[in-house]
Amino acid sequence: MIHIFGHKNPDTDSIVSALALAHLKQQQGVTCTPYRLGDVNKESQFVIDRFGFKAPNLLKSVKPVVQDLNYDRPPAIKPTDSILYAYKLMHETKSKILAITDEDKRLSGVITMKDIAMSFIDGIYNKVNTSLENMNNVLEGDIFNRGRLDIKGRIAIAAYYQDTLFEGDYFDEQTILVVGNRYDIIEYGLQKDVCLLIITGGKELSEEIEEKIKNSNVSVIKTDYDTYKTSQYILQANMVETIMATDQLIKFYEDDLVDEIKETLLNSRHSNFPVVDLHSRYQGFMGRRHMLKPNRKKVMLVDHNEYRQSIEGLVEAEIVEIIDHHKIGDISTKQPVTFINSPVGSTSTIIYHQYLINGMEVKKSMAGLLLSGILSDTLNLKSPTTTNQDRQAVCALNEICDLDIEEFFREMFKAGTSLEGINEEEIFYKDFKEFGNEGSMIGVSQVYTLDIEDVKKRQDKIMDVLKTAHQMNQYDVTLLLVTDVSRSGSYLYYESSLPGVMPMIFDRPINQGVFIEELVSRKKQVIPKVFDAIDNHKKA
Ligand SMILES: [Mn+2]
Repeated sequence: MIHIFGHKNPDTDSIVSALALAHLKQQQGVTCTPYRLGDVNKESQFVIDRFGFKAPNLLKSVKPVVQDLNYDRPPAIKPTDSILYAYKLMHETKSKILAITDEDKRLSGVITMKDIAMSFIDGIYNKVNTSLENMNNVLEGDIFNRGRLDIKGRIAIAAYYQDTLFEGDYFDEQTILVVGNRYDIIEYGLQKDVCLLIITGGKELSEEIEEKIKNSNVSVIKTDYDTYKTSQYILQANMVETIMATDQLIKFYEDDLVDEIKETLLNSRHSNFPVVDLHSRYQGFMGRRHMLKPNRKKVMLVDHNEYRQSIEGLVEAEIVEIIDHHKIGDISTKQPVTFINSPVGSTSTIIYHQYLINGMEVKKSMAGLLLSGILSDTLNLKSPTTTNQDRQAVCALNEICDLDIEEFFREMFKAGTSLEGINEEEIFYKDFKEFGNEGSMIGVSQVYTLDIEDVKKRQDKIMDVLKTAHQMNQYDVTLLLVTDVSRSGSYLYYESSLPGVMPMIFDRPINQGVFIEELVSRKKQVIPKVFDAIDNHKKA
């Protein structure tokens, strides 16, 4: 299973790219699922709804979890199964421990080879608690008469002389009576309504005694085993629930992080631990040895290639493919991977080309989705990042989905930029990204709006959020671009720890909220300039 996702704070290009690439790969027979690393923004939601898709699921981490371990999966047994059955199954499956589960497959307890051994050494020797079937199976016998089906009681072996037995009045309905072909004792057992009669030695019985047995309510098993062997085996018929461990079971859930359970595993004197799913259903057993080589989660990154923009635990995952249109970041891989990076306006453009290269048909809804990704990232092909490839892709895709592009973009943009019901913190972090370069760190937020007056009214509160972000993360420079698409420029808010850097970036004095014409692309018009200015500042 491959996890496909775009960057944190996903924008429409990231969501679209993950959905579209997953669809393409699935068509090629790759098992994969698209994910998102954060909330679906209003614009993406509009696009998803418009073209009839479902938002990908949220993914929080790709660190190895218990599910990624190749743990053992011996079959489970029922609480009512016999100890002998458990023993044989352990032998067959070369397992030293078995899980006991209820009818919903939930874990009830565990039983180990040691528990079995101890039950015969430490256990109560003459108590039986099992079913007629279990007892019959263990003794490889025949059920000659079916009376009680729950076999509970004490074992009595009729070794005494009959008068001694009668006088002692030993038998009652809780007696498991083991006897050979001694008719007097058998008859006495029937009279006393014992729980179970086990007739050993495999001898023929007289018609008369058989008749008496058939007319009674006493369960009777005939076995070829002699009395000695029968008494050896009888306790192995007990149900496993009579000896299973249920208290203070240490169990792990499939989604427990391997990092987090390490301690418990290393400090416990047990060597095998049951694994259950979220509904407490038994899955298998894991031990220390399974931790050595977890399966790395396989991932494909779209629309980003930097660790800090990506998911938690990415270093512990296996990157198998990257498709992006941003500058090459800090991600490194252990094996060669497919890395498609192209300086075009959107990742959606590159993925559209992947459909073409692979000879895959782009259906109408998918065309709409990809088109939205391109229009969103290139601001309707007006951003300076726009290339001919983006324009051509939009033309070709619109051949398929036949939209009024101007009208559609306006609708999408309006849905996406509405700041109604969003607080200042949400505005600032709506599309916030961190960038690093040679030890410098900057944070840049970009907000698009058609309602600049609303932003200006909330300017002070937004600045508070910006300052907090700046201080908490110790960025060199923190910026907020409020991009007014109708005027094709951005209002700039900032905090800088490097005096003199801001004017250096834009070649002019910079006041909070200054409008800079033609400034619409964070990636192309801001990030490189900021790093250049920081470089110059450091050299100076
Ligand atoms: Mn993008």
